[in-house]
Amino acid sequence: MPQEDPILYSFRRCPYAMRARLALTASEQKVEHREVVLRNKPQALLDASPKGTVPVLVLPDGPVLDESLDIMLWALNQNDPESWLPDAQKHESAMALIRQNDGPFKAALDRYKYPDRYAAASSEEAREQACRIIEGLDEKLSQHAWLLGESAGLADMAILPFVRQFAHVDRDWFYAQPWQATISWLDRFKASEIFKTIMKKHEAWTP
Ligand SMILES: N[C@@H](CCC(=O)N[C@@H](CS)C(=O)NCC(=O)O)C(=O)O
Repeated sequence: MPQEDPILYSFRRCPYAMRARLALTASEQKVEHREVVLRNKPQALLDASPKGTVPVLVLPDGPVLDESLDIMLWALNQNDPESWLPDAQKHESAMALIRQNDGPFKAALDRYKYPDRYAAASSEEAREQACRIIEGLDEKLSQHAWLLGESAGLADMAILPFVRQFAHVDRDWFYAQPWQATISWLDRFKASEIFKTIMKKHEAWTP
């Protein structure tokens, strides 16, 4: 009997789900894609992972991965034809960049993108905080095409969906900033085949 594919619960525009889909696609891993409506999560998703976030990957032999970075690492450890996994020398730098993204950058992004949910006047301040982080990325990207070298890797793919979201809050403002290297990095990502592949639309899954 053929082995079933892992099940991926996903939401198209979620940056965490995007990074998982990027790694799954790069690793040529087939999945059964189940598009989730976040306001109406399927019971099967909550049964697999009660915390109710996407992405979630349910492996055929039982284990459930419900953190996007774990899904990326699982996929790339199966198959990494583009050599996205950092070598031992770059591992800590990649993880530190991802921690910075998932912590302070994501917190600032949320306060900038959804000011109504937070105290007044915090949006401008949040954008400033995010800017400081982008400046750090831009410094690296001014030295090489991708964050940690001349080819794309785990850190780029884990972070780009969030920078894209930040850029899209106010595109005119973002593209007017003196971040040529970052803008070129983001534009290269948005023009890539893999980005187009992972952004294909799926009907909402119904059991
Ligand atoms: N730490 C989680 C975060 C995932 C996450 O927060 N996803 C959001 C969507 S972008 C979500 O599912 N939120 C729950 C909701 O909106 O109900 C991961 O890396 O997978």
